[in-house]
Amino acid sequence: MRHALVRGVSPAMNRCELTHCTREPIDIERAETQHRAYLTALEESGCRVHVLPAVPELPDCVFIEDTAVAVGATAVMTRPGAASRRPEVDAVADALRDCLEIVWIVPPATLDGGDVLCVGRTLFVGASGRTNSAGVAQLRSLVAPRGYNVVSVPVTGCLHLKSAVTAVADHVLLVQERWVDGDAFSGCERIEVDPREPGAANGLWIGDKILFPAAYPYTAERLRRRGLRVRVVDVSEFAKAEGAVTCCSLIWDDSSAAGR
Ligand code: CIR
Repeated sequence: MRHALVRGVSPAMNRCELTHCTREPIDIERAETQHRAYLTALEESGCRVHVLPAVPELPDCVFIEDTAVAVGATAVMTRPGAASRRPEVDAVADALRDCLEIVWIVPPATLDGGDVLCVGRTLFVGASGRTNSAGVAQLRSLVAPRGYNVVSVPVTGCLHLKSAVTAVADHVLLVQERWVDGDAFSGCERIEVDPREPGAANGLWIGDKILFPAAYPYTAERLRRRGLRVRVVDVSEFAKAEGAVTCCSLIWDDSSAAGR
């Protein structure tokens, strides 16, 4: 069974962290409607969806991906690079505890889940404004005994590694080469985003399809031409908060957690 943990939209999302985007008003009601449609898309992609309530004091809590990294039967609880987001983590650990073994990133390390891209047994980790070298080192020592290796990848011009590159099929990556050097991902096929859509590298590959933002039809067409199935979701309000489709869920499989 595949599981997705999601968290509701904070009524304070207009006070979210912003790094590369200019602040624009977020319509909270519309964000909630988009969030419900996203949950439906997760369910229809075969996930059992678990919902944590939003916390009004935590503007970015919907972006649950940043709080943990599921690695096989283990959840690595992060220490987000933005101090305002650190109080998000404890409730996520409590929600995961029954399903996954919990381990922690601790100070002075910082790590955002949006910086971790898993391809097979390799975790590519963005050296971004949110994830520091101690975060990369701690992640490496936590996952090495579990059979995973960690490769640090420089990221410039965007928030997270997964703003610049995501997996859209087994060893197939969707890449924005302006923000990350595609040569870092040896052994993977690369599809470049359409040049008219610089922010289009974030897709969520689940099972046989990719959840993909409605804002990027040209890149969606590239994915379809490559023979991949795309399900479009409108995440316009989350994009104003510098989020996209991977960041609104934490996904893990029972099979990888079995036998722990
Ligand atoms: C932040 O800056 O932390 C949030 N406003 C957006 C986080 C998006 N997270 C992600 O893409 N993994």
